[in-house]
Amino acid sequence: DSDASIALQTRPKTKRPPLYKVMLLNDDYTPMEFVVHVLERFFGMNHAQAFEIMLTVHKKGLAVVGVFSHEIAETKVTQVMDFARRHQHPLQCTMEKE
Ligand code: NFA
Repeated sequence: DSDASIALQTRPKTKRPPLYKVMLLNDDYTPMEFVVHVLERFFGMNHAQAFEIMLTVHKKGLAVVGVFSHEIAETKVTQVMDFARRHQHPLQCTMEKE
């Protein structure tokens, strides 16, 4: 009985939690410097990194700005969306399972 159930479990069952990509979306109105500030403030980037990613979003329409557990990703999205709304910018931040 215990042999039969063990025989079916060939792989170790330790599966990691799913990860989520957090993305910023381009728009025509949010100032570039505001996006740079968001990337520094909420994603721990230095100014050069933040400027580079901001330009990628601006040119390509979106970019992944980080990969996190579900809870952390949700927190980042909420923080960015609240911050953008408070400053009356239409910047959008979304998450997607990797
Ligand atoms: N496209 C915006 C502009 O030209 C800048 C921007 C970049 C907005 C990245 C949103 C995300 N002001």
